[in-house]
Amino acid sequence: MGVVGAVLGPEAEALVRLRVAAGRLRREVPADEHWAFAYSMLHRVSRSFALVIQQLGPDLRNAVCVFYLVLRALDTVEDDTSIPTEVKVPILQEFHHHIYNRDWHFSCGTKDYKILMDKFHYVLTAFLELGSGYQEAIEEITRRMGAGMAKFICKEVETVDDYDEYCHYVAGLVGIGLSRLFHAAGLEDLAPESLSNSMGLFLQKVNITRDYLEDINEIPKSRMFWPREIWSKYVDKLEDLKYEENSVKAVKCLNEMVTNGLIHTEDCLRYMSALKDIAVLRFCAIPQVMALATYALCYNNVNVFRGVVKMRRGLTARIINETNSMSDVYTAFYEFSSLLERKV
Ligand code: D9A
Repeated sequence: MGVVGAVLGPEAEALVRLRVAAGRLRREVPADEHWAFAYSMLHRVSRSFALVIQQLGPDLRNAVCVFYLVLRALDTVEDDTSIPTEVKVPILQEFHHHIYNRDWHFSCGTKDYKILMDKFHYVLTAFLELGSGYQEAIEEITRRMGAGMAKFICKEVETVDDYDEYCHYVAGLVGIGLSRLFHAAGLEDLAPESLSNSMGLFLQKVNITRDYLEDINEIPKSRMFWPREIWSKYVDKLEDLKYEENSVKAVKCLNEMVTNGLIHTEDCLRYMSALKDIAVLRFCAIPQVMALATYALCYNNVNVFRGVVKMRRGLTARIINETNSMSDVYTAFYEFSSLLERKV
């Protein structure tokens, strides 16, 4: 432990180390304008994730950066409630063609996402510089995801099967696409789609569970991703879970959501244990460990219905610094599973 750690504790030390790493990266701006835009955009929209991407080798890192931004753009179209359905659906379905057209452009979204959409030609310029193996993987995933999102524009998440299907489109396909990028980079064997899918489902189900209140309070229209098959056992309307008089039912429902998500952890461990490249392992494992830690924090926690339940930044920093091998992953999974078990 360094001086900071000795004086202020391990979380403060981890935060300082991360701050230093982030500052170093921000000063290393790529020479080309489009790559500079891509990496600065990545930093703006996903603080900690941007740091982990940066540790991949240059080739794979560029492909993942572009993949991430293309997916974010697709998300921005899906999320923008001011776009009429008849305009939105064809954009989602055709998106995989648009990425080959440097002049394609569609303004929507707000804040950082509006900037991403307005300057999307930079992302497309970067995409067109990638190797064809990377381009084809990104194209195929964009095609399948756009079609899936279009399908769910007019369809609600009713059953647990719908829930898995929706999460497959928006997250499982990301896992499948990344596995193809790792393979195209010559770093990994091609993982089975079912295991790659589980990597995404686990992360996405944690987001959906944790973000209940934010999604239900969305203006102009609340967004509902919790499957009716689960919440209808406890309340008549999903929004009823946020009212104080339903606290007991709400927490029971929440616990069922967490239990449903935990199904995927075994596949996730199997996926990660097959990885050979240490940078790829870290890149995959850090979000997984954070997701399990978030589930442990949310379980039996009524605050999910009162505000945002967030991990301490220091704990996040420790996970980033201390996840360096498969053995670290097992240790972390064991630790957070034990915490969960105590709460059960
Ligand atoms: C990921 Cl290219 C995501 N999603 C994440 C981040 O991790 C996955 C979006 C685009 C890409 C990758 C991810 C990372 C490594 C391996 C993966 C993988 O599969 C093999 O995806 C499955 O959340 C978004 C989806 C879940 C929809 C896929 C991690 C991330 N973390 C946020 C923190 C947070 O709370 O959202 O983005 C961040 O660092 O800001």
